[in-house]
Amino acid sequence: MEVLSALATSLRQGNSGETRRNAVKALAAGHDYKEILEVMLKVMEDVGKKFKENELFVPEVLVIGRSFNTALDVIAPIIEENDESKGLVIIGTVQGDLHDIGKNLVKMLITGTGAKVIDLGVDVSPKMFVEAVEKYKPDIVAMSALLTTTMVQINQTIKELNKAGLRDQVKILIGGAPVTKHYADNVEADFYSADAGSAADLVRQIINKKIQN
Ligand code: B1M
Repeated sequence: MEVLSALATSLRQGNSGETRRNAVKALAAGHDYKEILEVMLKVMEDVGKKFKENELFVPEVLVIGRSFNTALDVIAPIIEENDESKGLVIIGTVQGDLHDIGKNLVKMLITGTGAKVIDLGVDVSPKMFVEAVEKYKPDIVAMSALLTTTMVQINQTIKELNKAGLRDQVKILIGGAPVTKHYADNVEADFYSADAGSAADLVRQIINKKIQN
């Protein structure tokens, strides 16, 4: 158990080198990848909560997220072998928009729920979202917009998904500084979230089918 609590501590501290080493040690000590992931996800759940409540801030969360990824890299091959997927999320910043700090935070905390996340990056056109839905068949499409001028691309993407007959196959989660619940309702997105912590909470609930919309 000692190595697992050392892993939790180094992850909480955002110490990437130590977190990576602890993940390697945990595997070497014979811990199942599920035990290791459970410890990591518990830390991330707490981080998400603290971030939502303004007890942790952007730089700390980015550093912890990086540490999470180093440990994830260690256990990823084993997770993939066992392939017990906890949902698939496609995420991107909409067309014309290059802001990705918030989107990356959302991605990290969603990854922390155990879902697989495919990141399409920034400046993602409606066509690219549609193609990604066709190719990967995700449970959730997550769109981020930071400019009032690019928010409309959320609507455009939903229209294109509708046209392609794919709209009902995915849940749509949207967010970003200018985006509101009112806007989400207007464009008929399924879910809106104001911050990365609540976005991760929503994903956890959607995947576990605890909420519809
Ligand atoms: Co720009 N920018 N920027 N910018 N920039 C803003 C957004 C702006 C508010 C600044 C201002 O004028 N006060 C303003 C937008 C005004 C508006 O339209 N309402 C603005 C502008 C105008 C521009 C340019 C047009 C400037 C210019 O060139 N004249 C230009 C546009 C470029 C483009 O995208 N085409 C531009 C460029 C840039 C930089 C490249 C310099 C840089 C981006 C770097 C990067 O992202 N890699 C940048 C930055 C850094 C900002 C500010 C300063 C910070 C944004 C940020 O990262 N915040 C921003 C001003 C501000 O917000 N104070 C500003 C931290 C981040 C953690 O928060 O992204 O809001 P945020 O994410 C939050 C929530 O919104 C939410 O969760 C996150 C964490 O809790 N969230 C989601 C985000 N996505 C979500 C998705 C979800 C759920 C929740 O579900 C899927």
